[in-house]
Amino acid sequence: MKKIALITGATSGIGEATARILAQNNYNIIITGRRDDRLGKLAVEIIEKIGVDCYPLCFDIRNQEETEDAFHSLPSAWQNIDLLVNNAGLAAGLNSIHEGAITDWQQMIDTNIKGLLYITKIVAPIMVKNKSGHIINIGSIAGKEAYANGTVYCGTKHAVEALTKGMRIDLNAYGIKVGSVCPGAVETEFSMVRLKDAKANEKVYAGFEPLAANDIADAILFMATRPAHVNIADIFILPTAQAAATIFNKHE
Ligand code: NDP
Ligand code: 8X3
Repeated sequence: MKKIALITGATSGIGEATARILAQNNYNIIITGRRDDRLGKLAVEIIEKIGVDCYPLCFDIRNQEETEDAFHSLPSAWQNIDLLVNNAGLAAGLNSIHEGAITDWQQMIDTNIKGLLYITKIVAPIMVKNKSGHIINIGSIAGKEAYANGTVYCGTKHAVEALTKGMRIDLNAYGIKVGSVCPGAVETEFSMVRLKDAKANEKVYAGFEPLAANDIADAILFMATRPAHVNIADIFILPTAQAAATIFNKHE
């Protein structure tokens, strides 16, 4: 029987690449996000080109009720999740603490922390009942250090780091694996979402080779396919040109 993976935020970037690579490795896939058209296209690709089953769920993970309703709309066989990839997230704005917009902070906290908790609160009890399962949270270098103008985003990713450690302890008695992947700069829609400006977005990745979404999907696949007695607690993965959150070896 195929395993079932639920990937939040699969309409672009890391989540989309992860959905593809897990499908190629024989998982049936549940993909989520707010952009229904993209979910539909990816589901068709996974079913028709890759040849496994795929169930798209369109909802805003900031909304607890929407998240619960979406999950419970799944046929019961699909609710037995083997692998939960908590990926949906974003940075909004790049501002010093005294200049940041409260609405940006709310969006980041509601998505990166509360949204991750809402879906985990639904899936973890199923894993506990099954006495098996694997949760992989997407953290960040921003969860390992703080950098100028990224305070609230860094705060949310530090929270993901703590939640990962706590979840691993709470779920230990049930044989459930919990780990995180913490990337540095990955070229996805992340900086466009954060900066809302094409030129500024281009500048972020200029002069060095950033990670690609597939590099992170690869790490997730590695974690997901270790033997039953092996749990990779954390993969901290950087572009070769990046040494710390704001230290890059850029060429002209
Ligand atoms: P993208 O912007 O490409 O993807 C973000 C995904 O999150 C989209 O599928 C988006 O779907 C989903 N999402 C955002 N808000 C919501 C919401 N309210 N409800 C449901 N889904 C939501 O960025 P990445 O792929 O780079 O980001 C994925 C994760 O990786 C994030 O947690 C990010 O913090 C983390 N990360 C990214 C790094 C990078 O440099 N790119 C580095 C380190 C960590 P939709 O808009 O359709 O709702
Ligand atoms: C995304 C990477 O350095 O922009 O989490 O915070 S960074």
